[in-house]
Amino acid sequence: MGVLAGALTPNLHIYHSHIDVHPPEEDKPNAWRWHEDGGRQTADLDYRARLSAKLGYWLSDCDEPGMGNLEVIPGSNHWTEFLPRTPGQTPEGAIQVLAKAGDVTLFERRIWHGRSTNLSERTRMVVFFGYSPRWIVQREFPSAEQLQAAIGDPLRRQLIGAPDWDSCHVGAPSSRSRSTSRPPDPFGLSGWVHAPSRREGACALPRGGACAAPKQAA
Ligand SMILES: O=C(O)CCC(=O)C(=O)O
Repeated sequence: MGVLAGALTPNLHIYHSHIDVHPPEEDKPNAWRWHEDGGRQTADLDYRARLSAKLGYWLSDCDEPGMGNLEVIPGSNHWTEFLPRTPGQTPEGAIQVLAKAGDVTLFERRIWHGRSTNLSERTRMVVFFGYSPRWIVQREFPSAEQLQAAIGDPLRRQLIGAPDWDSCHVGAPSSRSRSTSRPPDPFGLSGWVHAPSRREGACALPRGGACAAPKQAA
């Protein structure tokens, strides 16, 4: 959480999540799965901004190439151009991330990324959570069960976007100075920031913008 809060803002929530299950499959040499996250964000802004980052919790071993690995192009978060579409060709600089069950991976949305074809005999399973500043709308909303489970845990309520969580007021006239000068952080998430902050001119993610973190660091 500290790395995420440093890379984005303590004023964050989960905007999107998905469980990906990929059984063994035929080779698909022309499959083109490369993308950046955020849908139309880059097109609408006409600018590539670091608006979200995604954690992946690996539920199965994916520790050799060709097992449905997360693929990334290190450093592509700094590109100003889109990745040219070249089906059948691996983009220059692309790597397959090797992860063991229990590992956690992190990449920010501008990193061009995708998934390798799963040519192994094992089903690949990962749970992804995408985090963004809370002024970006969530794509899914907490269920009654999730809200109930988060009672008494304000930070969890912030992260899942509980509708009664009311310390944000981003953009509200009465809190303009607070919402523009420093992010609301009533639960001290900024105290978790343990990597150099982007506000100090450095990226909290290692050079290249993606990393695999030991599970206790997530
Ligand atoms: O399945 C993967 O490893 C890649 C996931 C992905 O592309 C995404 O979550 O946007």
